Amino acid sequence: MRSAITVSLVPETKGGPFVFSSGLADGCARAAALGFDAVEVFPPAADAPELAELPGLIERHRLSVAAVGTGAGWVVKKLMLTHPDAEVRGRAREFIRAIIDFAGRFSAPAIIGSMQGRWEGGVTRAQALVWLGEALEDLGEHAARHRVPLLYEPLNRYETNLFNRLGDTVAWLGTLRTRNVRILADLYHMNIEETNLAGALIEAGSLVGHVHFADSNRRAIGFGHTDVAPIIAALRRIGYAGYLSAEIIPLPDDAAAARQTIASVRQALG
Ligand code: LER
Ligand code: MN
Repeated sequence: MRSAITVSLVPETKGGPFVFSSGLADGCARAAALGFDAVEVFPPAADAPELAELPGLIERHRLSVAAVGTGAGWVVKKLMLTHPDAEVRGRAREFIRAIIDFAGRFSAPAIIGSMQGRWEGGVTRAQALVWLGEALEDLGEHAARHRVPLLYEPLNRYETNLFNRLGDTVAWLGTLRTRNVRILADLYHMNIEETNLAGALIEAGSLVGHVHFADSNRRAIGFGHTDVAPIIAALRRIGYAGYLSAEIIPLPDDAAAARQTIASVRQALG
């Protein structure tokens, strides 16, 4: 398993679960100085001018790109894959497709988290799942062209009413034709929704494609009350070899959260 830390380029996410938010150059330099293997980038869009710096920065700092988030499509543009308006759903899909293409240049997967949306108003759950399923079929196969999976993230009940638990997500992904969608297991959401975090990871098995390494209170691992040892044991048991990526609130400040994260990763992996 390898370490990663989040860098947000979206001003609207200040105060949210992203460690570094003072620019890509700053985030990459600080990630590398602390010994992280990779950065997980949260851009405003695939064509954001700042992203042009990413190839040079990761080469200079010998970093990898762990994943690229698509959530700005929701946060900034209010797009979602289950929106009642077909035109908005279409724009959501194209926003994500462009990020898949950008991330693919770095052999990195894109993440669908908040862009999944929710069922509400006149939209039934069944209808929302048809739309979400169509989008994942299309975007999952699109990601396969870059030889990377597409990451789909169950979120806690306050952020979506589609899928909150890994087990339900596994069952539903099994009904799709694409085999290129993997689950992003965010330990913060899991702390709210799962009965047993290690058990849920074992149940999801080889479908676990990425991990958001966050404590119970969404702070750095070690700053809350999640017992990390059984989680690491479960990830080892399922043969997980991906990232432990810190998508956490930068408290007490970004530097301390980042230091605590790399220390906790090293301790956890022994
Ligand atoms: C995205 O990875 C996530 O976990 C959501 O809670 C959006 O912040
Ligand atoms: Mn997450």
